[in-house]
Amino acid sequence: MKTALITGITGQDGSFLSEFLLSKGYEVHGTIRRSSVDYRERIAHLEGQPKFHLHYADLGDSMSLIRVISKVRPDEIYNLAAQSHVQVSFDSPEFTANVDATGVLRILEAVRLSGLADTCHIYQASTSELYGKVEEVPQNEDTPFHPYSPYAVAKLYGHWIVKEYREAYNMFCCSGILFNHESERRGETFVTRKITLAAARIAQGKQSKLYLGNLSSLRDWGYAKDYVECMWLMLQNDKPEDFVIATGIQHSVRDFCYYAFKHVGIELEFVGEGADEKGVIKSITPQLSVVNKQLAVGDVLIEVSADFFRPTDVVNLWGDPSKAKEKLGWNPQKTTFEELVKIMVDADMAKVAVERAGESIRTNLVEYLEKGIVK
Ligand code: NAP
Ligand code: G4F
Repeated sequence: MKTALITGITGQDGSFLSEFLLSKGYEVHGTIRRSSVDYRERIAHLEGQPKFHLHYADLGDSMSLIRVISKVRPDEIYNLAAQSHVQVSFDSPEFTANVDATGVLRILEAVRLSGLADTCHIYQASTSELYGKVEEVPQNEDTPFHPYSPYAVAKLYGHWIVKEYREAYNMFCCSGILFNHESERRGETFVTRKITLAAARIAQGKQSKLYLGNLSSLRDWGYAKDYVECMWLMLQNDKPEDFVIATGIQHSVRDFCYYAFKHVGIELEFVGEGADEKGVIKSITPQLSVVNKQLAVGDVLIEVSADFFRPTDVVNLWGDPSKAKEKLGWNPQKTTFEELVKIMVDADMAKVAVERAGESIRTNLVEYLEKGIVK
């Protein structure tokens, strides 16, 4: 039976990876951070299971990492912890560097100091953001890096220090160069989730407009649940190697909006250009018209806001997953783009419906209390 340690276990990928490893019989340990509000929604359903354990540690704190690694003595470490938001990295570049760059070094050194350098397999969460201002499309393992944000520059350090420790100390450490992967558990400020939540709220009358940045930005979006399997496959490989993990299919932010709104019953058309571009209702399904009578053809639902522009933006990410397909036997098309959008929109439609039901119960309760119907 193997023991794994996951940093960033409360995140999108950490939660899916935990489920995956538990299903394989692993003893799963994860690091969490102290905060004034315990927000562990994504792993709440796993807490209390006998093979699931949590420890306090922070990637900015070497001692906490040495303590947890030497105590758990994992066979595998998945370093998923990061300040993972590209736009936020422009506002907090030093913090991002401390966690996403030096934090990786701290993990590697903690493994050496714990005497695990010869046995522990380490996965580092690298990113397609390393390709940044891209020098070729699609991008593969040999494409030159050109990081284009403080986040990507920090992640490039993490990527290279892993390679260095692999070569200098013969450690089994490798990086997955993962392209964007999304899910119903994606943070709400990443563009896909922002869109699916807005589509659900607009359909149910809880929001009137969605403001976005660059609608023409292109991404290779996959399903996070499929991608965590590849992290595991990389650590079961005969030798430590880096892999591009992507679907091989590219879409724009505008496309994502089109499919998400279409799924709730709204067909959009985009008019205008650049900062003046707008997403307008072209048609509404009869079913949605019954549920939400406020919506009408011609309504503007999407506008561009400069607040979401980045000082430098990565606009053309498109991965070539051939190596992972051939060497790891991984299927990059397990969940299609349309299925991914559907999974996310369905989850957000349910979430908004539950919120509305809660509001309605609260309103009724207040009314009943005021009228003395309930005491
Ligand atoms: P996420 O949802 O933002 O989760 C990030 C995790 O890191 C959270 O558990 C967070 O803990 C933790 N964390 C942040 N700062 C930390 C610190 N100083 N010490 C310890 N833990 C810290 O990210 P994700 O989407 O799951 O991504 C997982 C990893 O893959 C990240 O490294 C990300 O950069 C990388 N990546 C993601 C994608 C993608 O498309 N999702 C693509 C390529 C690479 P809290 O909950 O306490 O904040
Ligand atoms: O959803 P995003 O914020 O993801 P981004 O920047 O690609 O980063 C994510 O994927 C990386 C892998 O390539 C990870 F390493 C990273 O940790 C993170 O998970 O933005 C996607 C695109 C960008 O070009 C952005 O400019 O969408 C564009 N966009 C347009 N409007 C927007 C918005 N992004 C956000 N977050 N919010 C908007 O309103």
